[in-house]
Amino acid sequence: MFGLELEKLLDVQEEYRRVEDYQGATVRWCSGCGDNSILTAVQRLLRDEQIPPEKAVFISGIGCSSRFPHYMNAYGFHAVHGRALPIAEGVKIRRPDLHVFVNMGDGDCFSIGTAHWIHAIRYNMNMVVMVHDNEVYGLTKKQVSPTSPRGLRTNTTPYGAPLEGLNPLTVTLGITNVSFVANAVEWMPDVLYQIIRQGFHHKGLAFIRILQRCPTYLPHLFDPIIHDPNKLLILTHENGIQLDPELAKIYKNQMEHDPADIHKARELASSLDPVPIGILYRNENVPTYDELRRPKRQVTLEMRKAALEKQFDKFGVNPV
Ligand SMILES: Cc1ncc(C[n+]2csc(CCOP(=O)(O)OP(=O)(O)O)c2C)c(N)n1
Repeated sequence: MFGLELEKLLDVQEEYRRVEDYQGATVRWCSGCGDNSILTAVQRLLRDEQIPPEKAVFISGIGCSSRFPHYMNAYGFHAVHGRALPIAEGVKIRRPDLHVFVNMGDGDCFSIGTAHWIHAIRYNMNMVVMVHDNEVYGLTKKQVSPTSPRGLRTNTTPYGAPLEGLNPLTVTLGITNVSFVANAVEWMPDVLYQIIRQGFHHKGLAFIRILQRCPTYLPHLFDPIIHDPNKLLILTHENGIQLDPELAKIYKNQMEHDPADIHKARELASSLDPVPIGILYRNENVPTYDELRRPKRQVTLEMRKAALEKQFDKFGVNPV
């Protein structure tokens, strides 16, 4: 009996899963919060890929965006502020069969979690990392974040943020072993979906920075780039994303960009106006830590049993 696979024991029937089957607890984000759009894109992805909920795990830090795992019907770990990535790495190394997704805020990833962000990029483990970048600390009610633009008035910078905001794209593209970097905006759901899907199919760590509206604390922050579509530069490519013909009529500022070109990716990433949207860089040949560390030797059940027996024998009272 114990030799049978659990699935066979339970006689599980394959069934088609709908978007609703991936929905978790009732969403408590503010209405109009861009996190809702990211959640929808991810639920759509799991539906389209027909991923069994028990084969996906969502790991987050602390923040509004980090409530993400609660809203998915899958495994989840709402962790500690800034520590989502090392937890995700631990999960991936022990359970390579799981699809690992990480959701963090900009404060979570680029402030308290900076060291983990840098090393996670270098380790390049197979996972999709989404940073919900609203350029402010949302959960703790409007403090300055590393990506807040210079001059932004927040509760911790009442006279305006004194420094230029950090550019997460150029930083990430400068880290050894970087293998996938994309930039998205949550108010273009089709493009967002395409980017997350490409990230999901990428071998290695897919780093996706998503500009995300916070309607409560910074309701007008992204107005300039929302109201003027030419302030976005849409990067299209056969190995990247394609623009729907109707969207292409609105977003006329487009450019063919081959994500294999890291130098061009770095140049595009440093542009703040227009904001590049799409897949900046992609390289499947970068080693992934989880594969490098995977045991070369296949450990069979018999080998495990023999090893256990040997250990037990040490404590056995053997009259012979
Ligand atoms: C160690 C630690 N320091 C500080 C906090 C307080 N704190 C909770 S969430 C947060 C920042 C949230 O901002 P962000 O990561 O950008 O996510 P958002 O809420 O905007 O989605 C902070 C400072 C904490 N929970 N733990």
